[in-house]
Amino acid sequence: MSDTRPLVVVANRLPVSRGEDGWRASAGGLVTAMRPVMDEVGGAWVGWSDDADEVPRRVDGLGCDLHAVKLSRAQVRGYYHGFANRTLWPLFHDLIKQPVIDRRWWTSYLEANRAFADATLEVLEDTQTTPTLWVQDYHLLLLPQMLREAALQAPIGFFLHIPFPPPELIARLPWRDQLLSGMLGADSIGFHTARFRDNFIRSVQRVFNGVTSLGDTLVLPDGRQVHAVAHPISIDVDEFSQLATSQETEEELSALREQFAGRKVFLGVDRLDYTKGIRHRLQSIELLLERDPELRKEFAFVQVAVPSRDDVKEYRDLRTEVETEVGRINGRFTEPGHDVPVHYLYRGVSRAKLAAYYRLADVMCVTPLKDGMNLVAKEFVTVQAAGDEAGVLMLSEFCGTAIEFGDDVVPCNPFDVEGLSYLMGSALTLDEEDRRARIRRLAEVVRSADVYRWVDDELHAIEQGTDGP
Ligand code: ADQ
Repeated sequence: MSDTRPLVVVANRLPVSRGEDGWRASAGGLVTAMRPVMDEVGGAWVGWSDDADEVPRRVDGLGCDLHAVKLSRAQVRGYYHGFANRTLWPLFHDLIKQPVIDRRWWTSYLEANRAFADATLEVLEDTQTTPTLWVQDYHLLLLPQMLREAALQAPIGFFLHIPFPPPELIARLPWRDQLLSGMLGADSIGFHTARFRDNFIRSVQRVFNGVTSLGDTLVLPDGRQVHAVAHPISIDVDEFSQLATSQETEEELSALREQFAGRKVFLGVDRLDYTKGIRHRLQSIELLLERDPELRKEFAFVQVAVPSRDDVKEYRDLRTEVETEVGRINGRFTEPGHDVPVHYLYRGVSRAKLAAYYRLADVMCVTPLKDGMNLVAKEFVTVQAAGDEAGVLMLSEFCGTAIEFGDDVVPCNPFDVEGLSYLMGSALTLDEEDRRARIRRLAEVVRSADVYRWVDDELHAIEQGTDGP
């Protein structure tokens, strides 16, 4: 990337939250990854905030200016809860739920993208050097084109954090032309995997006449070139490796080891989202325990579920379904005088506690029905390897991470509830040294392409209009 060009990131949310002692930087992966780049080149972050009028220009630990986008409550309902989370999210995740098509939400989505464009253009007015613009995710599909129409000199990049579905699904959207044109305003469009990128290229060619493609490059009818690239996102490997053996993690871990002594621990860590396959996973556990009474006393399944989007009906329904399932399994299989088999935590947990759970797990269940990448899987193998553990990773074939991880995981089809229950049983029989070696190899895969590499590849592609270094 250019070493002088500042960077303007535009994302749905600003990377800050307000706590008891004021505003502070949030701990998300994207923020961590951007920090060194922002410290080096400077820049700004544009995002929506509920408290737009109160967001400070700067917070400690973030080397960029903050610019809050203000949206009305009705816009947030239509743009965010509606179009982004009830239309695009289910459609882009292969219709795991039926997308809701509502023209009023579309209008709010247009208005909100326009508000992000206006805020970004204001930032540019105050910037001396032409920056690189980097737009994030499905909330802002229209933004690259809106920015391009402002005739800026700045290179524009876009990255999609969720899957891009096959052309026949995109074709169902009444606003498919506008959404694809919106994305095509970028110079470089990044996806997690080559398959998502190819779905995008085929969708563009299905919807528009006269677009040619050569490798990763699309040539539009007016001759402009757009690069569609595959750059898998990752984690800060050093941060997670250090966390794995920190004193706080060790303390949490010894408490957990005591609590779960003598039991095999299966673990799930997810946002409470219907794409993550939590219900299917619980049903597999129920089958496993039904089949194997001996296992009941020496088994625990811990599901840590972070509350997510509870303003959206499908998510509230999912919570009820998951909690009913957990209650049924515990009701059926808890032995008098023994602990329950399923431990369900509906909350976010601290980094140290998360790392302690990762280290504790004998079998980690990452079984989404569809997932763009899935960082939990990468965090798990990194923390396990740093702690010299020998857990098993069961990994859905429907997440981006599966493409990088190959044969060292136990691959699974999460829709096959019965098959999954047998795989869970057999995961316990793998030889310990084999398991440890697999974890080490998987951690190497993550280390060889960490989140800093992802940022570099993305920025390089945006700057050069080429596919990475
Ligand atoms: P998500 O759907 O949120 O991300 P994921 O990539 O797994 O999924 O990231 C979840 C993050 O939340 C992880 O860093 C994890 O540590 C954290 N987390 C989960 N449960 C937690 C808990 N109970 N307490 C604390 N932290 C918890 C979207 C896409 C993914 C894509 C990412 C990044 O859906 O496919 O990998 O963006 O592009």
